[in-house]
Amino acid sequence: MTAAGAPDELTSVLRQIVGAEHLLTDPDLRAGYEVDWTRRFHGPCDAVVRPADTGEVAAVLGACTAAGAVVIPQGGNTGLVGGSVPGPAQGGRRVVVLSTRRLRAIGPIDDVVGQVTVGAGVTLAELEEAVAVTPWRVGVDLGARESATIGGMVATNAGGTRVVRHGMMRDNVGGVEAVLADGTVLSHLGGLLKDNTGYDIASLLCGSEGTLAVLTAVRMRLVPKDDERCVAWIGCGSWNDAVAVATSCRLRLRSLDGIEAVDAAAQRVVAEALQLSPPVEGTIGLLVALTVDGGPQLDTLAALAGERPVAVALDGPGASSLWERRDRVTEAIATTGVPHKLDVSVPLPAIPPFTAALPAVVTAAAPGAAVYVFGHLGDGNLHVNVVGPAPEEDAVDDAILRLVAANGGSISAEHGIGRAKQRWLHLSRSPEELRTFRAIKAALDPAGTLNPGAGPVLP
Ligand code: FAD
Ligand code: LAC
Ligand code: ZN
Repeated sequence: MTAAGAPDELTSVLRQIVGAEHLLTDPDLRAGYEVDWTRRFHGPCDAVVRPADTGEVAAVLGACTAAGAVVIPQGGNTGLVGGSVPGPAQGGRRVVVLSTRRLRAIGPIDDVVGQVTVGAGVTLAELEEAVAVTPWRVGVDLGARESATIGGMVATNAGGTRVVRHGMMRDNVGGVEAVLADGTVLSHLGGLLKDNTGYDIASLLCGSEGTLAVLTAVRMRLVPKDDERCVAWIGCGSWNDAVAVATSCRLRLRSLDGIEAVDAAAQRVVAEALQLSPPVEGTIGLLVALTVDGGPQLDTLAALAGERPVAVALDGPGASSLWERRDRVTEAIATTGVPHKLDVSVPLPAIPPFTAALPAVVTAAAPGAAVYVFGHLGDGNLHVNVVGPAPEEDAVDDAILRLVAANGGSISAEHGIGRAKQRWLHLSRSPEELRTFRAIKAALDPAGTLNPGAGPVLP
Protein backbone atom coordinates (compact mmCIF):
# COMPACT_ATOMS: atom_id res chain seq x y z
CA MET A 1 0.00 0.00 0.00
CA THR A 2 1.34 3.43 -0.89
CA ALA A 3 -0.02 6.95 -0.51
CA ALA A 4 -1.38 6.56 -4.04
CA GLY A 5 -3.21 3.45 -2.98
CA ALA A 6 -1.17 0.88 -4.91
CA PRO A 7 -1.28 -2.52 -3.25
CA ASP A 8 1.67 -3.75 -1.21
CA GLU A 9 2.34 -6.38 1.37
CA LEU A 10 0.57 -4.61 4.27
CA THR A 11 -2.56 -4.20 2.15
CA SER A 12 -2.73 -7.87 1.35
CA VAL A 13 -2.11 -8.84 4.98
CA LEU A 14 -4.87 -6.52 6.18
CA ARG A 15 -7.21 -7.81 3.46
CA GLN A 16 -6.57 -11.36 4.58
CA ILE A 17 -7.39 -10.40 8.17
CA VAL A 18 -10.63 -8.44 7.67
CA GLY A 19 -11.76 -9.55 4.21
CA ALA A 20 -11.82 -7.43 1.06
CA GLU A 21 -15.18 -5.87 1.91
CA HIS A 22 -13.79 -4.34 5.10
CA LEU A 23 -10.54 -2.92 3.75
CA LEU A 24 -11.39 0.42 2.13
CA THR A 25 -8.78 1.98 -0.15
CA ASP A 26 -11.05 3.74 -2.64
CA PRO A 27 -10.83 7.52 -1.99
CA ASP A 28 -14.61 7.93 -2.06
CA LEU A 29 -15.08 5.23 0.55
CA ARG A 30 -12.27 6.59 2.74
CA ALA A 31 -13.43 10.21 2.58
CA GLY A 32 -15.89 10.12 5.50
CA TYR A 33 -13.22 8.67 7.78
CA GLU A 34 -10.68 11.37 6.87
CA VAL A 35 -12.54 14.45 8.13
CA ASP A 36 -13.84 15.12 11.62
CA TRP A 37 -17.32 16.21 12.75
CA THR A 38 -16.37 19.92 12.88
CA ARG A 39 -14.79 19.83 9.36
CA ARG A 40 -11.83 21.68 10.90
CA PHE A 41 -9.51 18.66 11.01
CA HIS A 42 -8.70 16.30 8.19
CA GLY A 43 -5.91 14.23 6.74
CA PRO A 44 -5.46 11.37 4.28
CA CYS A 45 -5.13 7.70 5.09
CA ASP A 46 -3.97 4.86 2.91
CA ALA A 47 -6.72 2.54 4.07
CA VAL A 48 -9.62 2.09 6.45
CA VAL A 49 -9.88 -1.31 8.16
CA ARG A 50 -13.04 -2.51 9.83
CA PRO A 51 -12.21 -5.54 11.98
CA ALA A 52 -15.10 -7.74 13.17
CA ASP A 53 -13.77 -8.84 16.54
CA THR A 54 -10.96 -8.58 19.06
CA GLY A 55 -8.88 -11.22 17.27
CA GLU A 56 -8.99 -9.23 14.05
CA VAL A 57 -8.12 -5.99 15.89
CA ALA A 58 -5.07 -7.74 17.40
CA ALA A 59 -3.98 -9.07 14.02
CA VAL A 60 -4.43 -5.65 12.36
CA LEU A 61 -2.41 -3.88 15.05
CA GLY A 62 0.34 -6.49 14.99
CA ALA A 63 0.64 -6.21 11.20
CA CYS A 64 0.63 -2.40 11.20
CA THR A 65 3.24 -2.15 13.95
CA ALA A 66 5.45 -4.68 12.16
CA ALA A 67 5.14 -2.59 8.98
CA GLY A 68 5.86 0.71 10.76
CA ALA A 69 2.43 2.10 9.88
CA VAL A 70 0.38 4.58 11.90
CA VAL A 71 -3.04 3.46 13.21
CA ILE A 72 -5.79 5.96 14.02
CA PRO A 73 -8.55 4.34 16.08
CA GLN A 74 -11.96 5.70 15.14
CA GLY A 75 -15.39 5.07 16.66
CA GLY A 76 -18.35 7.28 15.74
CA ASN A 77 -16.10 10.15 14.59
CA THR A 78 -18.03 12.64 16.71
CA GLY A 79 -14.94 13.82 18.62
CA LEU A 80 -14.51 17.59 18.51
CA VAL A 81 -10.71 17.94 18.74
CA GLY A 82 -9.53 16.16 15.59
CA GLY A 83 -8.20 13.06 17.39
CA SER A 84 -10.28 10.59 15.40
CA VAL A 85 -8.85 11.44 11.98
CA PRO A 86 -5.32 11.44 10.52
CA GLY A 87 -3.16 14.55 10.62
CA PRO A 88 -2.23 16.31 7.36
CA ALA A 89 1.12 14.50 7.34
CA GLN A 90 1.93 11.54 9.54
CA GLY A 91 5.71 11.70 9.28
CA GLY A 92 5.69 10.04 5.86
CA ARG A 93 4.44 6.80 7.42
CA ARG A 94 1.58 4.79 5.98
CA VAL A 95 -1.69 5.56 7.72
CA VAL A 96 -4.48 3.15 8.57
CA VAL A 97 -7.78 4.23 10.15
CA LEU A 98 -9.08 1.39 12.33
CA SER A 99 -12.85 1.71 12.58
CA THR A 100 -14.41 -0.04 15.59
CA ARG A 101 -17.97 0.19 14.30
CA ARG A 102 -18.27 -3.55 13.67
CA LEU A 103 -17.54 -4.39 17.33
CA ARG A 104 -21.23 -4.30 18.12
CA ALA A 105 -21.92 -7.17 20.50
CA ILE A 106 -24.10 -6.40 23.51
CA GLY A 107 -23.81 -9.06 26.22
CA PRO A 108 -26.44 -10.16 28.73
CA ILE A 109 -27.52 -7.42 31.14
CA ASP A 110 -26.75 -8.26 34.77
CA ASP A 111 -29.94 -7.05 36.43
CA VAL A 112 -28.61 -7.74 39.90
CA VAL A 113 -25.65 -5.37 39.89
CA GLY A 114 -26.64 -3.29 36.87
CA GLN A 115 -23.81 -4.01 34.47
CA VAL A 116 -23.37 -5.05 30.86
CA THR A 117 -20.41 -5.81 28.61
CA VAL A 118 -20.58 -4.16 25.19
CA GLY A 119 -18.41 -4.03 22.10
CA ALA A 120 -16.48 -0.78 21.72
CA GLY A 121 -18.38 0.07 18.53
CA VAL A 122 -21.84 0.03 20.10
CA THR A 123 -23.31 3.52 20.07
CA LEU A 124 -24.65 5.18 23.20
CA ALA A 125 -28.16 5.16 21.68
CA GLU A 126 -27.92 1.44 20.92
CA LEU A 127 -26.86 0.71 24.48
CA GLU A 128 -29.65 2.87 25.90
CA GLU A 129 -32.14 0.99 23.77
CA ALA A 130 -30.78 -2.37 24.92
CA VAL A 131 -31.09 -1.48 28.62
CA ALA A 132 -34.44 0.28 28.25
CA VAL A 133 -36.34 -2.88 29.21
CA THR A 134 -34.49 -3.15 32.55
CA PRO A 135 -34.66 -1.03 35.72
CA TRP A 136 -31.25 0.40 34.73
CA ARG A 137 -29.99 3.10 32.39
CA VAL A 138 -26.66 4.50 31.19
CA GLY A 139 -25.28 7.17 33.55
CA VAL A 140 -23.63 9.28 30.84
CA ASP A 141 -25.62 11.19 28.22
CA LEU A 142 -24.59 13.54 25.42
CA GLY A 143 -26.00 15.09 22.27
CA ALA A 144 -24.03 12.83 19.91
CA ARG A 145 -25.67 9.69 21.36
CA GLU A 146 -26.81 8.35 17.96
CA SER A 147 -23.22 8.09 16.65
CA ALA A 148 -20.78 8.29 19.58
CA THR A 149 -19.50 4.81 20.50
CA ILE A 150 -18.90 3.43 23.96
CA GLY A 151 -15.22 2.81 23.03
CA GLY A 152 -14.84 6.41 21.88
CA MET A 153 -16.56 7.67 25.00
CA VAL A 154 -14.10 5.74 27.18
CA ALA A 155 -11.15 6.85 25.04
CA THR A 156 -12.18 10.51 25.52
CA ASN A 157 -13.52 10.06 29.08
CA ALA A 158 -16.68 11.77 27.86
CA GLY A 159 -18.67 13.94 30.23
CA GLY A 160 -22.04 15.24 29.08
CA THR A 161 -25.12 16.44 30.87
CA ARG A 162 -25.41 14.13 33.89
CA VAL A 163 -21.96 14.50 35.39
CA VAL A 164 -23.25 16.32 38.48
CA ARG A 165 -24.99 13.10 39.48
CA HIS A 166 -23.23 10.20 37.80
CA GLY A 167 -19.74 11.42 37.00
CA MET A 168 -17.83 11.15 33.74
CA MET A 169 -17.26 7.99 31.70
CA ARG A 170 -14.45 6.86 34.01
CA ASP A 171 -16.94 6.63 36.89
CA ASN A 172 -19.23 4.44 34.82
CA VAL A 173 -16.70 1.86 33.60
CA GLY A 174 -16.19 -1.40 35.47
CA GLY A 175 -13.49 -2.90 33.24
CA VAL A 176 -12.21 -3.03 29.69
CA GLU A 177 -10.81 -5.28 27.01
CA ALA A 178 -8.14 -3.57 24.92
CA VAL A 179 -5.44 -4.41 22.41
CA LEU A 180 -1.93 -2.97 22.60
CA ALA A 181 -0.08 -1.84 19.49
CA ASP A 182 1.84 -5.13 19.26
CA GLY A 183 -1.39 -7.14 19.26
CA THR A 184 -1.37 -8.11 22.96
CA VAL A 185 -4.93 -8.46 24.29
CA LEU A 186 -5.64 -7.22 27.84
CA SER A 187 -9.00 -8.30 29.24
CA HIS A 188 -10.43 -7.44 32.65
CA LEU A 189 -14.19 -7.40 32.31
CA GLY A 190 -15.34 -8.98 35.59
CA GLY A 191 -16.82 -5.71 36.81
CA LEU A 192 -16.18 -6.39 40.49
CA LEU A 193 -17.13 -3.38 42.56
CA LYS A 194 -14.00 -3.81 44.68
CA ASP A 195 -10.82 -5.04 43.03
CA ASN A 196 -7.53 -3.59 44.28
CA THR A 197 -5.26 -6.00 42.48
CA GLY A 198 -2.89 -3.56 40.87
CA TYR A 199 -2.87 -0.79 38.32
CA ASP A 200 -6.28 0.27 37.05
CA ILE A 201 -5.83 -0.17 33.31
CA ALA A 202 -9.43 0.79 32.56
CA SER A 203 -8.92 4.10 34.30
CA LEU A 204 -5.62 4.68 32.48
CA LEU A 205 -7.34 4.15 29.14
CA CYS A 206 -10.12 6.62 30.03
CA GLY A 207 -9.01 9.78 28.27
CA SER A 208 -6.07 8.10 26.47
CA GLU A 209 -7.54 9.16 23.09
CA GLY A 210 -6.41 6.13 21.14
CA THR A 211 -2.75 6.64 21.99
CA LEU A 212 -2.18 3.61 24.28
CA ALA A 213 -4.45 0.81 23.05
CA VAL A 214 -7.56 0.07 21.02
CA LEU A 215 -10.53 -0.61 23.29
CA THR A 216 -12.53 -3.57 22.01
CA ALA A 217 -15.07 -4.10 24.82
CA VAL A 218 -16.24 -2.23 27.90
CA ARG A 219 -17.93 -3.41 31.09
CA MET A 220 -20.44 -0.63 31.72
CA ARG A 221 -21.79 0.16 35.15
CA LEU A 222 -25.42 1.19 34.82
CA VAL A 223 -27.37 3.49 37.13
CA PRO A 224 -30.92 3.07 38.45
CA LYS A 225 -33.49 4.34 35.99
CA ASP A 226 -35.04 7.66 36.97
CA ASP A 227 -38.56 7.99 38.15
CA GLU A 228 -40.27 11.05 36.78
CA ARG A 229 -37.86 13.68 35.55
CA CYS A 230 -38.28 17.42 35.74
CA VAL A 231 -36.56 19.94 33.51
CA ALA A 232 -36.62 23.65 34.30
CA TRP A 233 -35.30 26.58 32.26
CA ILE A 234 -34.53 29.65 34.36
CA GLY A 235 -33.69 33.02 32.82
CA CYS A 236 -30.72 34.48 34.68
CA GLY A 237 -29.63 38.11 34.42
CA SER A 238 -25.89 37.44 34.26
CA TRP A 239 -23.22 34.76 34.66
CA ASN A 240 -22.86 35.89 38.26
CA ASP A 241 -26.54 35.24 38.80
CA ALA A 242 -26.38 31.89 36.97
CA VAL A 243 -23.48 30.68 39.12
CA ALA A 244 -25.33 31.70 42.28
CA VAL A 245 -28.47 29.81 41.19
CA ALA A 246 -26.40 26.78 40.19
CA THR A 247 -24.74 26.65 43.59
CA SER A 248 -28.10 26.92 45.38
CA CYS A 249 -29.43 24.11 43.19
CA ARG A 250 -26.48 21.89 44.08
CA LEU A 251 -26.93 22.59 47.76
CA ARG A 252 -30.69 22.24 47.97
CA LEU A 253 -31.99 19.95 45.24
CA ARG A 254 -31.59 16.28 45.95
CA SER A 255 -31.38 13.97 42.90
CA LEU A 256 -30.06 16.76 40.72
CA ASP A 257 -28.78 15.38 37.39
CA GLY A 258 -27.27 18.37 35.73
CA ILE A 259 -27.16 22.15 35.46
CA GLU A 260 -26.54 23.46 31.97
CA ALA A 261 -26.19 26.99 30.67
CA VAL A 262 -26.76 28.58 27.26
CA ASP A 263 -25.85 32.23 26.66
CA ALA A 264 -28.00 34.65 24.69
CA ALA A 265 -25.97 34.30 21.46
CA ALA A 266 -26.22 30.51 21.56
CA GLN A 267 -29.98 30.72 22.28
CA ARG A 268 -30.33 33.01 19.25
CA VAL A 269 -28.48 30.65 16.93
CA VAL A 270 -30.63 27.72 18.11
CA ALA A 271 -33.74 29.81 17.45
CA GLU A 272 -32.57 30.82 13.98
CA ALA A 273 -31.04 27.56 12.77
CA LEU A 274 -33.51 25.14 14.33
CA GLN A 275 -36.63 27.29 14.73
CA LEU A 276 -36.64 26.71 18.50
CA SER A 277 -37.27 29.92 20.40
CA PRO A 278 -35.80 30.45 23.91
CA PRO A 279 -38.45 29.38 26.43
CA VAL A 280 -37.96 32.38 28.74
CA GLU A 281 -36.40 35.84 28.69
CA GLY A 282 -32.97 36.23 30.25
CA THR A 283 -29.33 36.72 29.37
CA ILE A 284 -28.32 33.21 30.42
CA GLY A 285 -30.67 30.28 30.00
CA LEU A 286 -30.02 27.94 32.90
CA LEU A 287 -31.33 24.44 32.41
CA VAL A 288 -31.78 22.41 35.58
CA ALA A 289 -32.61 18.71 35.37
CA LEU A 290 -33.55 16.55 38.31
CA THR A 291 -35.44 13.44 39.22
CA VAL A 292 -38.61 14.34 41.04
CA ASP A 293 -39.11 12.42 44.25
CA GLY A 294 -42.17 14.29 45.42
CA GLY A 295 -43.63 17.79 45.62
CA PRO A 296 -41.07 19.41 47.94
CA GLN A 297 -38.41 19.30 45.22
CA LEU A 298 -40.57 21.33 42.84
CA ASP A 299 -41.38 23.80 45.62
CA THR A 300 -37.67 24.19 46.32
CA LEU A 301 -36.98 24.70 42.61
CA ALA A 302 -39.66 27.42 42.45
CA ALA A 303 -38.17 29.10 45.52
CA LEU A 304 -34.69 28.97 43.97
CA ALA A 305 -35.92 30.57 40.76
CA GLY A 306 -37.52 33.36 42.80
CA GLU A 307 -38.55 36.29 40.60
CA ARG A 308 -36.62 35.02 37.59
CA PRO A 309 -38.64 33.89 34.56
CA VAL A 310 -38.95 30.12 34.55
CA ALA A 311 -40.37 27.31 32.42
CA VAL A 312 -40.84 23.90 34.03
CA ALA A 313 -41.81 20.60 32.42
CA LEU A 314 -42.24 17.13 33.82
CA ASP A 315 -41.25 14.08 31.75
CA GLY A 316 -42.77 14.02 28.27
CA PRO A 317 -42.81 16.27 25.20
CA GLY A 318 -42.48 19.48 27.26
CA ALA A 319 -39.31 18.28 28.96
CA SER A 320 -37.87 17.00 25.66
CA SER A 321 -38.61 20.33 24.04
CA LEU A 322 -36.82 22.30 26.77
CA TRP A 323 -33.93 19.87 26.63
CA GLU A 324 -33.63 20.09 22.84
CA ARG A 325 -32.74 23.78 23.18
CA ARG A 326 -29.60 22.70 25.03
CA ASP A 327 -28.93 19.35 23.37
CA ARG A 328 -28.73 20.82 19.87
CA VAL A 329 -26.60 23.92 20.44
CA THR A 330 -23.51 22.32 18.87
CA GLU A 331 -25.55 21.27 15.83
CA ALA A 332 -27.02 24.80 15.48
CA ILE A 333 -23.62 26.53 15.67
CA ALA A 334 -22.19 24.18 13.03
CA THR A 335 -24.76 25.49 10.53
CA THR A 336 -23.09 28.93 10.68
CA GLY A 337 -19.55 27.85 9.71
CA VAL A 338 -16.58 25.78 10.83
CA PRO A 339 -16.39 26.37 14.59
CA HIS A 340 -13.32 26.70 16.77
CA LYS A 341 -14.53 24.63 19.69
CA LEU A 342 -12.87 25.44 22.99
CA ASP A 343 -14.07 23.11 25.70
CA VAL A 344 -12.67 24.42 28.97
CA SER A 345 -13.28 24.39 32.69
CA VAL A 346 -12.63 27.06 35.29
CA PRO A 347 -13.37 27.14 39.02
CA LEU A 348 -17.01 28.20 39.50
CA PRO A 349 -16.11 31.55 41.14
CA ALA A 350 -13.95 32.35 38.08
CA ILE A 351 -16.84 32.00 35.61
CA PRO A 352 -18.07 35.62 35.95
CA PRO A 353 -14.61 37.23 35.47
CA PHE A 354 -13.71 34.74 32.72
CA THR A 355 -16.90 35.36 30.72
CA ALA A 356 -16.62 39.12 31.31
CA ALA A 357 -13.10 39.20 29.84
CA LEU A 358 -13.95 36.93 26.91
CA PRO A 359 -15.52 39.34 24.38
CA ALA A 360 -12.53 41.70 24.37
CA VAL A 361 -10.08 38.81 24.16
CA VAL A 362 -11.94 37.32 21.18
CA THR A 363 -12.29 40.68 19.42
CA ALA A 364 -8.57 41.38 19.76
CA ALA A 365 -7.62 37.98 18.33
CA ALA A 366 -10.37 37.59 15.75
CA PRO A 367 -12.15 40.87 14.96
CA GLY A 368 -15.74 40.34 13.85
CA ALA A 369 -15.92 36.71 14.96
CA ALA A 370 -19.11 35.33 16.52
CA VAL A 371 -18.71 33.87 20.00
CA TYR A 372 -21.11 31.49 21.74
CA VAL A 373 -20.82 30.23 25.31
CA PHE A 374 -22.76 27.28 26.66
CA GLY A 375 -22.06 24.09 28.56
CA HIS A 376 -22.18 22.20 31.79
CA LEU A 377 -22.28 24.98 34.35
CA GLY A 378 -22.66 22.58 37.27
CA ASP A 379 -19.21 21.17 36.38
CA GLY A 380 -17.58 24.56 35.74
CA ASN A 381 -17.34 23.38 32.11
CA LEU A 382 -17.98 26.00 29.43
CA HIS A 383 -17.91 25.44 25.68
CA VAL A 384 -16.61 28.61 24.07
CA ASN A 385 -17.30 28.37 20.34
CA VAL A 386 -15.93 30.90 17.88
CA VAL A 387 -17.03 31.11 14.25
CA GLY A 388 -15.22 33.37 11.82
CA PRO A 389 -11.48 32.65 11.84
CA ALA A 390 -10.26 30.23 9.16
CA PRO A 391 -9.89 26.63 10.36
CA GLU A 392 -6.07 26.77 10.33
CA GLU A 393 -5.83 30.10 12.19
CA ASP A 394 -5.37 29.60 15.91
CA ALA A 395 -4.80 33.09 17.34
CA VAL A 396 -8.23 33.05 18.97
CA ASP A 397 -7.66 29.56 20.41
CA ASP A 398 -4.38 30.79 21.87
CA ALA A 399 -5.95 33.88 23.43
CA ILE A 400 -8.88 32.00 24.98
CA LEU A 401 -6.81 29.13 26.35
CA ARG A 402 -4.37 31.59 27.94
CA LEU A 403 -7.32 33.37 29.54
CA VAL A 404 -8.50 30.00 30.87
CA ALA A 405 -5.09 29.26 32.36
CA ALA A 406 -4.93 32.73 33.90
CA ASN A 407 -8.24 31.93 35.61
CA GLY A 408 -6.96 28.65 37.06
CA GLY A 409 -8.80 26.49 34.55
CA SER A 410 -8.15 23.47 32.33
CA ILE A 411 -7.68 23.76 28.55
CA SER A 412 -9.82 20.64 28.10
CA ALA A 413 -12.73 19.74 30.35
CA GLU A 414 -14.24 16.78 28.50
CA HIS A 415 -13.34 16.62 24.79
CA GLY A 416 -9.65 15.81 25.19
CA ILE A 417 -6.54 17.16 23.47
CA GLY A 418 -6.76 15.55 20.03
CA ARG A 419 -4.87 17.44 17.33
CA ALA A 420 -6.49 20.72 18.35
CA LYS A 421 -4.84 21.40 21.69
CA GLN A 422 -1.40 19.78 21.89
CA ARG A 423 0.20 23.19 21.51
CA TRP A 424 -1.38 24.38 24.77
CA LEU A 425 -1.15 21.24 26.91
CA HIS A 426 1.73 22.79 28.88
CA LEU A 427 -0.74 25.38 30.20
CA SER A 428 -2.52 22.64 32.15
CA ARG A 429 0.20 20.00 32.73
CA SER A 430 3.71 20.30 34.20
CA PRO A 431 6.89 19.18 32.38
CA GLU A 432 7.13 16.32 34.89
CA GLU A 433 3.62 15.16 34.07
CA LEU A 434 4.27 15.40 30.34
CA ARG A 435 7.47 13.32 30.76
CA THR A 436 5.45 10.71 32.68
CA PHE A 437 2.84 10.61 29.88
CA ARG A 438 5.69 9.98 27.43
CA ALA A 439 7.11 7.16 29.58
CA ILE A 440 3.70 5.44 29.75
CA LYS A 441 3.36 5.77 25.99
CA ALA A 442 6.85 4.32 25.43
CA ALA A 443 6.06 1.35 27.67
CA LEU A 444 2.78 0.45 25.94
CA ASP A 445 3.45 1.54 22.35
CA PRO A 446 7.23 1.74 21.84
CA ALA A 447 6.94 1.90 18.03
CA GLY A 448 4.56 4.87 18.22
CA THR A 449 1.88 3.14 16.14
CA LEU A 450 -1.19 4.53 17.86
CA ASN A 451 -2.45 8.01 16.99
CA PRO A 452 0.88 9.89 16.91
CA GLY A 453 0.44 13.67 16.88
CA ALA A 454 -2.87 13.49 18.76
CA GLY A 455 -3.83 13.25 22.42
CA PRO A 456 -1.79 13.95 25.53
CA VAL A 457 1.59 12.67 24.26
CA LEU A 458 3.47 15.48 22.53
CA PRO A 459 5.52 14.63 19.42
P1 FAD B 1 -14.30 9.28 17.90
O1 FAD B 1 -14.66 10.67 17.56
O2 FAD B 1 -14.33 8.30 16.80
O3 FAD B 1 -12.84 9.27 18.57
C1 FAD B 1 -12.52 10.13 19.61
C2 FAD B 1 -11.13 9.75 20.16
O4 FAD B 1 -11.17 8.47 20.75
C3 FAD B 1 -10.04 9.68 19.10
O5 FAD B 1 -8.82 10.09 19.67
C4 FAD B 1 -9.99 8.20 18.74
O6 FAD B 1 -8.71 7.82 18.26
C5 FAD B 1 -10.30 7.56 20.06
N1 FAD B 1 -11.04 6.29 19.98
C6 FAD B 1 -12.28 6.09 19.47
N2 FAD B 1 -12.63 4.81 19.64
C7 FAD B 1 -11.60 4.19 20.25
C8 FAD B 1 -11.38 2.85 20.69
N3 FAD B 1 -12.30 1.89 20.55
N4 FAD B 1 -10.20 2.57 21.29
C9 FAD B 1 -9.27 3.53 21.45
N5 FAD B 1 -9.42 4.80 21.05
C10 FAD B 1 -10.58 5.13 20.47
N6 FAD B 1 -18.41 15.07 24.44
C11 FAD B 1 -18.56 15.16 25.78
O7 FAD B 1 -17.66 14.78 26.53
N7 FAD B 1 -19.71 15.70 26.32
C12 FAD B 1 -20.72 16.13 25.55
O8 FAD B 1 -21.71 16.63 26.05
C13 FAD B 1 -20.59 16.01 24.13
N8 FAD B 1 -21.59 16.40 23.32
C14 FAD B 1 -21.43 16.32 21.97
C15 FAD B 1 -22.48 16.74 21.13
C16 FAD B 1 -22.33 16.68 19.76
C17 FAD B 1 -23.47 17.14 18.87
C18 FAD B 1 -21.13 16.19 19.20
C19 FAD B 1 -20.94 16.10 17.72
C20 FAD B 1 -20.10 15.76 20.02
C21 FAD B 1 -20.23 15.82 21.40
N9 FAD B 1 -19.22 15.39 22.26
C22 FAD B 1 -19.38 15.47 23.61
C23 FAD B 1 -17.95 14.88 21.72
C24 FAD B 1 -17.97 13.38 21.34
O9 FAD B 1 -19.26 12.92 21.11
C25 FAD B 1 -17.31 12.56 22.43
O10 FAD B 1 -15.96 12.91 22.52
C26 FAD B 1 -17.40 11.04 22.20
O11 FAD B 1 -16.92 10.40 23.35
C27 FAD B 1 -16.62 10.55 21.00
O12 FAD B 1 -17.01 9.22 20.69
P2 FAD B 1 -16.74 8.63 19.22
O13 FAD B 1 -17.12 7.19 19.21
O14 FAD B 1 -17.40 9.47 18.20
O15 FAD B 1 -15.16 8.77 19.13
C1 LAC C 1 -22.02 19.75 24.41
C2 LAC C 1 -20.81 19.25 23.65
C3 LAC C 1 -20.29 20.21 22.70
O1 LAC C 1 -21.97 19.84 25.62
O2 LAC C 1 -19.83 18.78 24.53
O3 LAC C 1 -23.03 20.06 23.76
ZN1 ZN D 1 -20.21 19.27 26.56
